[in-house]
Amino acid sequence: MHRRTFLAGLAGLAVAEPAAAKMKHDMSGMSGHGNTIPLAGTNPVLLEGKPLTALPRLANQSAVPSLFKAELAAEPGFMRFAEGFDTPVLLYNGTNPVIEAREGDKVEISFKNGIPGEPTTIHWHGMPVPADQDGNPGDPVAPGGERIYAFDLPESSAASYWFHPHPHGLTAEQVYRGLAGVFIVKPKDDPIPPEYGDTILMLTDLRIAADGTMPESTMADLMNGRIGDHVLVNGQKNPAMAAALGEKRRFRLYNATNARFLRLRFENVSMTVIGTDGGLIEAPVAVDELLLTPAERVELIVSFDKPGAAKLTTLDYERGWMGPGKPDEAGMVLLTANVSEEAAAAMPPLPAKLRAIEPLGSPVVTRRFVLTESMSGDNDGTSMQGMDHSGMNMPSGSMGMKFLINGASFEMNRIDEVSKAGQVELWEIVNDADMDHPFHVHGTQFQIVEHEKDGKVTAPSYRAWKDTVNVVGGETVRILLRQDLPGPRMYHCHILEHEQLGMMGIVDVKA
Ligand SMILES: [Cu+2]
Repeated sequence: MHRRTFLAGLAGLAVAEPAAAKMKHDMSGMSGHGNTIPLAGTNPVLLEGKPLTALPRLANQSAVPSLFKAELAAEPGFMRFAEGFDTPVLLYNGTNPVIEAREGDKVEISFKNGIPGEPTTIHWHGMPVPADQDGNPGDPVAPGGERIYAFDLPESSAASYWFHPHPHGLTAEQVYRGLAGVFIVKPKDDPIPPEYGDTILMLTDLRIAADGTMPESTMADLMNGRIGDHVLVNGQKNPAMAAALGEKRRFRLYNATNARFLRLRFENVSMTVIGTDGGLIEAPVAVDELLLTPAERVELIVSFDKPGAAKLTTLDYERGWMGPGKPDEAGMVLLTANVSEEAAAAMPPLPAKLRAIEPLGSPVVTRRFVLTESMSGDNDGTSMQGMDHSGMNMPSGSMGMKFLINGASFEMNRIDEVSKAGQVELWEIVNDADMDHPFHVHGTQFQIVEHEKDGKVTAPSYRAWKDTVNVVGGETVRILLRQDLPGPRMYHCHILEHEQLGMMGIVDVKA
């Protein structure tokens, strides 16, 4: 660890706002034209309490059974988060539609990059897709370029996946500017009663300036990951929904933020976990609260057992904040359900068994990944220019800040590990740093064996498929995993700014 130098470097970050963004703020205050521009320093008031809207679906253009075929384009657009402001964003097809397919389907997505001047990719987060279809940083689609992403959805792959850009050096920015979508793979036989519905709650993080635009990231954002001012659900601030007393609902929660740790509580309801990143768990587990770290998903059954307001709120979580400006994360209301006095029609019970998850078995290889943070001493104050507007020079240039795996910063042309398809491996992820780092592996789902901190070993209380696991500062997490498809796969911290500043590696899976 290099905590001392790391924090010393932060002393210079008190004025963390990039000059360009600061100027924009000041100017918007001075110009003050009409009633749409508030005073400098006051941010737009977001529309709140509107009915929760379902995200639109991407229509299947194929008439062939078991083929899902559609087009996606990443392009600039606008979102109206606050009255009077059209915030420039990046979106898939103008709306970030949900893709819903079924186990056994073939998927064929024709993709067009409509982002001016920037390469991009689509990474299918958590999905068992071939390496050359997975939107790796090494396979960029040039601005104006097109390609087809094609893959099969195997049996037993039903889960709450998502998709987002993964271009080298631009992932963090393209995601906070809006690019992310939900990809649900439905099972052939769903054990969850259809009466519960299937409601997606996609959680994103928005920072909006006085002029309605999204400010560029600051040095503090790069350090900690970018945290916004508002956590949105399906793009809405604290939307409202109605529920009848005793009603049960199925929710899929997505942490699609760049860096926000969401410790969540749902007041006045009973909450049961039924699924994780890689689909259903074996049996329902009742919980009072849950921690959803960046890129994680959870499936819940929520039972509205008390009349009145049932609010989904955030609790405080200590994830290791560097420098000034730690946001107050507790007490945000993300969603309000208004539960009627009138009882719902009787609903079928939740089955006691959901599915079987076979243990992965004994590993034949053990790998160790040590996560560290460092700040080199060669910062002369001028290298802030490394954070240019395109973000292209950001990964290695920003004030010498580095987020490392096994002492190395990500190199596109370096293979860090060589593995073999079909081989069960034990990965030991050691967080020798001050912050929590949510660790993600592409192309597969893994099983958590145990967490170890200060000599105390804890095994998870239930078996689950995961593609992202939070590794607390000072903690070691051991996971079992198997890659079934050959090719290069990324593993990285899913605080996207950390990924961008080097905390990523490549495992080449041989056939
Ligand atoms: Cu990290």
